[in-house]
Amino acid sequence: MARATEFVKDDHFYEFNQPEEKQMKRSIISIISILTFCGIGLIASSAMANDDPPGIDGPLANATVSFGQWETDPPVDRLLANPPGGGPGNNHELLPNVVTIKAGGAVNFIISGLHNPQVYDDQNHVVNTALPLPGAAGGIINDAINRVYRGVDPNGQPAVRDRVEVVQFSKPGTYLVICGVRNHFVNDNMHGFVRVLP
Ligand SMILES: [Cu+2]
Repeated sequence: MARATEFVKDDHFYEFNQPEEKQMKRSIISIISILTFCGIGLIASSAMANDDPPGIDGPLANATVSFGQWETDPPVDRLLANPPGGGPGNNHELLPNVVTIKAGGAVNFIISGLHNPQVYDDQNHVVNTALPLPGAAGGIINDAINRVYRGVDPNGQPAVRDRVEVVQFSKPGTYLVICGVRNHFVNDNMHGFVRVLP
């Protein structure tokens, strides 16, 4: 501690004894350093301001849909008795069943249960449910006409029943979204719509 104080004292003493010219040089160097530092700061802040992030912004940039829901009445205990895929304990709806976003935005499908989101770019598309792919609860609907997105197969091993699929919609229009699990769509009418504004 004592040594440090002495050093500071010595340094000050040294400075006071410098010729005027040397002190001036020191001052100029200090000013240049400060200006350089400020300049770098300005360049950095202007770069940040001009760097427009990609993608759209605002409340219509995305929407969230609960795609199938685990039930609570009667109670479900997935820890001790996880219901089999396609079995009881799961509600087959899209909540909400109509969402609105802007073109370029996305819908976050939060999937719970044995479900398969499929998106058609024609809201009036008549889905062909014949010849489904193999799988539980009637298999997976296999209609490629007007289909712009089909999610992962929930019949995989291990079954992927709890997941999120984020789907982007770049063109305006009203899209039909169905659950591709055949019995959910045919028997439970599990579908909804995504309205995409220009
Ligand atoms: Cu389903």
